[in-house]
Amino acid sequence: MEQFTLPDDFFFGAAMSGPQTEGEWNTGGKLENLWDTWSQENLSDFYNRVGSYAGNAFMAKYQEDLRIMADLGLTTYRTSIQWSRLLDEDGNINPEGAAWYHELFRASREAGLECFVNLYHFDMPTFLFRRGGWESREVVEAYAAYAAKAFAEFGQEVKHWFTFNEPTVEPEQRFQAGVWYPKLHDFGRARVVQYHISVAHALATANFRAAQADGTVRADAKIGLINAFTPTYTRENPTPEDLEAVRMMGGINNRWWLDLITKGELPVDVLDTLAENGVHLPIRPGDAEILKQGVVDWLGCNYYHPTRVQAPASKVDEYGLPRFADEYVWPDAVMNESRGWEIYPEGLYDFGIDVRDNYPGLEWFVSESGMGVMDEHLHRGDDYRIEDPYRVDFVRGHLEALARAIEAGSPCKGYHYWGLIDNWSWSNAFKNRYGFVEVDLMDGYKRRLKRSADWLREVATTHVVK
Ligand code: BGP
Repeated sequence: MEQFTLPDDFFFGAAMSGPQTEGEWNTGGKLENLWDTWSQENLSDFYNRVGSYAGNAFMAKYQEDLRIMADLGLTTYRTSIQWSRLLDEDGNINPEGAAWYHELFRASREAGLECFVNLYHFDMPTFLFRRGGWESREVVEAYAAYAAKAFAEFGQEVKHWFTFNEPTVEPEQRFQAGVWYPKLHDFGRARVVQYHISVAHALATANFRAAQADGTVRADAKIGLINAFTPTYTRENPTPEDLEAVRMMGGINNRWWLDLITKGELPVDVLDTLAENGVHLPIRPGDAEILKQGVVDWLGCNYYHPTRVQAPASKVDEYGLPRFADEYVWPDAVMNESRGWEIYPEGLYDFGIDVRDNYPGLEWFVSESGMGVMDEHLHRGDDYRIEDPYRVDFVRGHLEALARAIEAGSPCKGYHYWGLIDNWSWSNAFKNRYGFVEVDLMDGYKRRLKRSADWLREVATTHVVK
């Protein structure tokens, strides 16, 4: 592969989240979130029975981790504040939780790293879930109040705020696909959750604007949304029904969020089709004005794999609920067998062109991209470091697609690798390792660079990709 370069002002960084790294799940006044509750109720749902408790020991090792990031030439990283750590059950600041995040932001500055701060990464506090979670408007209001508290507490320290990570995935995994606690299969309830998260996003964004206007939040701060965008493809020579499946799946996963953050609206064609199929959203009078406030400054795109769909064999699923698409298995797909996800860097180029053409002026960055691989400890070299050339190939391929999108005029500003330092992957726990840096569970969560880290350092410091 020929070498190529990325722009001088393009940033390289790392992506992570509070619940997957911090550990200390029940100390310092932290409340239970759904991961903690699920871990206690059914630990055998987690790979090797490793629950939410330890993360990757980030709270104990954050200084070392920040040093590693800086040493690899990164200039930015993203994590999330855990709602269940920052606030108590009355919605007041938990001083110990606030102190931890103040210290983290201070240490980040000292290490020369800009910390991007996300407010929600699938980590609903359990007591609020018991009050209805995202199905309840009261919880939507509680989230907006939490965001306001965070802006007030850290408004002078943080420049890059995000309301949500992957608001498409939470309804999908918890309410539709039955994968995450409470493991439901209900397409309609998933859409209610999706709608309420949209309202919550808009209310938080409005709170951010107000806090910035009165000087609580610094004038140079920006707010954004991070979603998992999956370019949606179908078979060659599609039927009109295949294209209809693309319209609805692309509409629910991608256009919904892109329209919300650029126009302050939800796509009418998607809402109409949902209603025609008996899926009614809990829209209240005045919601259209609220959603208008959901326009943000820029966007984070998490990209792991494309979505390939075709017309559904049946318009009703096995639970009697509407079904708009079946999966299309593309015969040429290259798979990451450990995770069962297709590797398709071209999807990033296609997403960049979609933004350029359909959402002109919207700046974006790759907020997650990464490859998780099983049994990496079997790939140790003579010096005990893990040999992972596949990770270099994966990232190089995605950066190459991105460089072409930028060249073609898409305003992509940077790339955050997901899981720079191996972390806890929800119910997969530590099964698939994403890191350029190993976390050795047999040796006190010790950090050790994998071979690929040498390549990353060169790319991040030179912007030349070989
Ligand atoms: C994204 C999430 C991350 C992360 C990543 C990898 O959807 O935002 O939290 O976990 O996917 O997925 P997994 O950990 O399931 O392998």
